Amino acid sequence: MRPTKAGRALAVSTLSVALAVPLLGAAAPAAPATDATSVDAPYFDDAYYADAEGLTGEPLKQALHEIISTDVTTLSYSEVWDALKDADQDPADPGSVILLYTGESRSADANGGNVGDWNREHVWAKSHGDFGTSRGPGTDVHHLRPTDVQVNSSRGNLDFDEGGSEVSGAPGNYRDSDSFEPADEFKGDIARMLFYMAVRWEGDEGFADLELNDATNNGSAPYHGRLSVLLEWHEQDPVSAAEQRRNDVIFENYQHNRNPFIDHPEWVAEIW
Ligand SMILES: [Ca+2]
Ligand SMILES: [Ca+2]
Repeated sequence: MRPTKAGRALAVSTLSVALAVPLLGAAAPAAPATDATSVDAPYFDDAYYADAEGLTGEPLKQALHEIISTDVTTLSYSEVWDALKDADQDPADPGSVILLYTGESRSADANGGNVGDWNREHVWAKSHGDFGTSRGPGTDVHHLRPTDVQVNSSRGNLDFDEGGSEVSGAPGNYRDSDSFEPADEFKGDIARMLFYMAVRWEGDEGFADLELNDATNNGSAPYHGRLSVLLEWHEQDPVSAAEQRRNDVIFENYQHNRNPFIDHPEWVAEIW
């Protein structure tokens, strides 16, 4: 059963109030002892996932697909810049963003295509399903991250796996001819972004059905690997406060959908 429109509206309005709390908190130091302002308390209501309750396997995947594909706002590729400046803002320096793979904090204004800039990394390589950068998977902020231009180029469209030589300018990241291994602190983030993409994009809305497999060299097929390694990375590198925060920001301010595998990490094993 789908929640009623009123139910959804109530959930969203509750979220709006919750998100307002940190702003009010600055002017109200005598806030209650509950950690309502903590970034590691995700601001979502279980009503959002009501239709997935009690499901497992393919029915769970289908229910989550419906939930995260309903009432979604798609962004233009140029709108993605501002969304990333918000979702990946450095909590210690609001004028900067945290870069994927290196963890470096870099000026939010240094976005572009030149050496020293950051750009929009498609964690699900956009050639895998050939979805480009029109509104859709190519502009879905749940798998887009600010990344150093040269490191982005090193990753290219490689599948993810372990091994290789360390990437220049990105300590702890490795690559070889058919795969890229991100630094440990990003391994789980990448796995969860790819899990989201496989569920969000099911062959509708004019795009390919994106799915995970255990291969490398997927090329332009709508697959991404390697699933067995991503499942290990999901366990090794659990959900962080930064992932929860960006999930909230994307939900509240931009796309109005969530990454279920950040909210419910246990669902990964229920599906794969
Ligand atoms: Ca992580
Ligand atoms: Ca899919």
